[in-house]
Amino acid sequence: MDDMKRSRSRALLRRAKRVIPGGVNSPVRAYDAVGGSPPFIVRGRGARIHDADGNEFIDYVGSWGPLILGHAHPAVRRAVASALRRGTSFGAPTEGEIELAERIVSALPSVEKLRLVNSGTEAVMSAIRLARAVTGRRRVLKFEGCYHGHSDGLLVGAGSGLATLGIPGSPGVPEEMTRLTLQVPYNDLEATRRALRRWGRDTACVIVEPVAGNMGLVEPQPGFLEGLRALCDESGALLIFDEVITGFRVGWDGAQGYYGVRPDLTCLGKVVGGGLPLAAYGGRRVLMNEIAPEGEVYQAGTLSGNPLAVAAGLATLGELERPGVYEKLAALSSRLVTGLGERAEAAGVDFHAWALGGVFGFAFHPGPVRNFGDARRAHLGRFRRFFDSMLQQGVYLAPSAFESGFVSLAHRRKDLDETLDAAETAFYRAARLR
Ligand code: KE4
Repeated sequence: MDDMKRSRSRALLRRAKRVIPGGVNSPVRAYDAVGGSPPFIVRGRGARIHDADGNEFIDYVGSWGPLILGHAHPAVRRAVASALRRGTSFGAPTEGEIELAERIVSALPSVEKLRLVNSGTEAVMSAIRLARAVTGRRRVLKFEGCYHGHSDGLLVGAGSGLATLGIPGSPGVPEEMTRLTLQVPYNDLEATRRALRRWGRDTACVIVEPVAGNMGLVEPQPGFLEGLRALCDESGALLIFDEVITGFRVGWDGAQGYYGVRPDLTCLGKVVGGGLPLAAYGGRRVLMNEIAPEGEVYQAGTLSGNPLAVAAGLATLGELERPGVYEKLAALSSRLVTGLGERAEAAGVDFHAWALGGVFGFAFHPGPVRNFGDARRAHLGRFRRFFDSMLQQGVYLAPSAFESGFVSLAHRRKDLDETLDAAETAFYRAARLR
């Protein structure tokens, strides 16, 4: 990143650090995992963003997933502008919230009723509270390498291979808050079975990213999701799919539709809010009826169902309902990962890339990453070299090996061609690192 003009972003970061921790409002944006300092973005249009120094980038972060239509899409701009003329927030029910809920319910057969909230963290936190309430049980089982937002009970360190009692993964989280969180390796049905055999009677839910997007992109092994369904049916725990990344990203009916496994509760975010703060959790009516005020499980939010966010969400889903959208996204991501793989092979580096619908991931790892252990064994130094070279050449990737990449309907062949040309150089730079 040393050649690129970066002075204004560097100055902005120094100023930001005086008043915001790390100068950022979410840690991964600080570029600590890749070194250097983050470009401060001033605008986006379609597949491209521009930073404070006038650099232009082809964007594969898409605000970490929401911008499946690309930046500043006309339909979203029109919808938000129209809503804005009527006001920004009422803290009262509006028809738009019904429309969005009806659209989501129509897309996801497992969701009969849902509640709109403001973030994926809130959606997951609320779904877990509901699961504990309806089962009368306390424990939560999650998978190493899966991230479900920053609520206390889910900030557990990466456990060992066996089912481990959660150990706090962050200062400020008392071990009492994580003691009830079990953690086993992703894709490991046997470890899940052992954990439920031991703690199942007190396990309220099993929560999983049906496609894991927070350790690179990790595919569920054949039978894994079906196995979780069966184990939950056996033990009486609820199965929660955290589809904050995959919802409306891998297909209209999410990962649950793609893999044909029905969770009891689903968490959504990112795409469903079209780039504004909106998320949701939902599931069978009999469960959701337990949520206040209909039931007694309390969950609330000042800006929940905010009209501007609902307008952005509705406009986004409206575009995604058009025929051929997901085939186009899949064709883009497939061409990208195939092209990356070819160039990595030419440069002689161990590399594996995978895509599903509009999300892709890659690792400097000799084969598919199956769990967090594999992800940590990938060559992180080569990732950093590759990332830096791509950024310097105008390609904006997630600044961490433990994230995913996102294409949008605004990405064109020209963008992919430029990306793959840049990758050719970037792989050779990465290859120089043993
Ligand atoms: P938010 O609270 O950040 O809206 O959503 C939390 C969340 C829940 N579930 C999954 C599967 C998620 O991936 C996330 C958040 N994703 C991260 C990046 N992978 C957001 C980026 C960030 O933390 O800045």
